[in-house]
Amino acid sequence: MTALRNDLLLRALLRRPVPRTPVWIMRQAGRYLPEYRATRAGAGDFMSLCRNPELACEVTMQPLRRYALDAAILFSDILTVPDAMGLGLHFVGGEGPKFERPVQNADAVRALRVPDVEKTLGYVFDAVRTIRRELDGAVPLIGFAGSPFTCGTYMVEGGSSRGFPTIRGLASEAPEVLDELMDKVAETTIEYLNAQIEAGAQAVQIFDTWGAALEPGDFRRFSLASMQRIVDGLTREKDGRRIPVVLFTKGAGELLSDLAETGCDALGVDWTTDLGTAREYVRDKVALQGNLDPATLRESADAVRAGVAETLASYGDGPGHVFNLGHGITPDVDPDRVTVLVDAVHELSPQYHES
Ligand code: 1CP
Repeated sequence: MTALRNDLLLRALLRRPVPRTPVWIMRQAGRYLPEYRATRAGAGDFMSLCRNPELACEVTMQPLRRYALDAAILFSDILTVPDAMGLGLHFVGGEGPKFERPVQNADAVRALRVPDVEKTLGYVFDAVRTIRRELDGAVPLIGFAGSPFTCGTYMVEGGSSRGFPTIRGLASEAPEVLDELMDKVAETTIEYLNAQIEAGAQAVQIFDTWGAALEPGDFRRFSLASMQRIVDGLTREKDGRRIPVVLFTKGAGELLSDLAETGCDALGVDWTTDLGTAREYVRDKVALQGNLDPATLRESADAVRAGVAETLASYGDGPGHVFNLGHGITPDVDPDRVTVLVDAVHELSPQYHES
């Protein structure tokens, strides 16, 4: 395998010294890019894009051709795991994901099986191998999965939801049923991420978009505990290199201090917590990734530069920062604003690192 020419991301995630802060963007491949919309239109729909390794590779590479990013992220979705568990995923135009067979009671949870990931998700591992070949050592490839609780909200509610009434009902009325669901999704996710690592993912991120919707006690029992199981079950070294693990709980706030105890290498932070405050919560135990408000990218180029400067200053001096947005980039963003962001990180971050 070709040597990695830019390993800034991997070094920063392990809090090792870097000459500047590395940068990538959550949802960097996606609807704000006209070339993505064209490829998706050619593929027919979103899942056809995910299931075709050549096309998944193409859209993974698109943002890297435009911007000086320090990482690629596998093009796929967190909902491929529940799909592989037999729930029947489809995307309804404009309405988001829908499951044909949601899991809404104890019998349905009991009937769930941990699938053979090679058989059901082989297309993802093929995409990882195809992307690694295409990257040819330019930057590292990040693999990912959803947290069991975040996947669980879609599995139980049957799609996107406001307020998550069914899964929160399970949490209070039948917590042991929800424990069992979390266990099965965690088990599947361990196999899934380890197979991504085996295929060539050089870091992995767990997206816990909805965990912080739970009260703190329930967050710890359902979301944190199941992510802990995953962290414990992952392959942490491959070909002599550590595989960094990033946990991103949106809206974690002071729960960051609990997340830092899981043995992960880094935590994603959204824009509602200053990086300086987040750093106090985690006391330099883990690296931090974030956290410019994605809405800033809808403002002027000057506002984007100012936002980058503020984010870098908020983290302050020293290693252990990966620049990112506090959540995914939105479809309405002008792609030129991303150039401004990436250039500003390159220009303004060296002062925070010893050369
Ligand atoms: O083209 C389209 O219309 C589909 C839009 C789209 C895209 C580009 C979806 C549907 N998923 C994706 C890709 C995707 N999703 C990636 C690819 C890599 C990259 O970052 O470039 C990743 C990491 C995800 C992760 C994901 N999917 C999350 C967690 C992160 C987050 O943004 O909070 C979640 C919650 C999903 C579910 C999902 N996938 C797609 C939709 C519309 C939704 C529902 C979102 C919701 O309920 O609000």
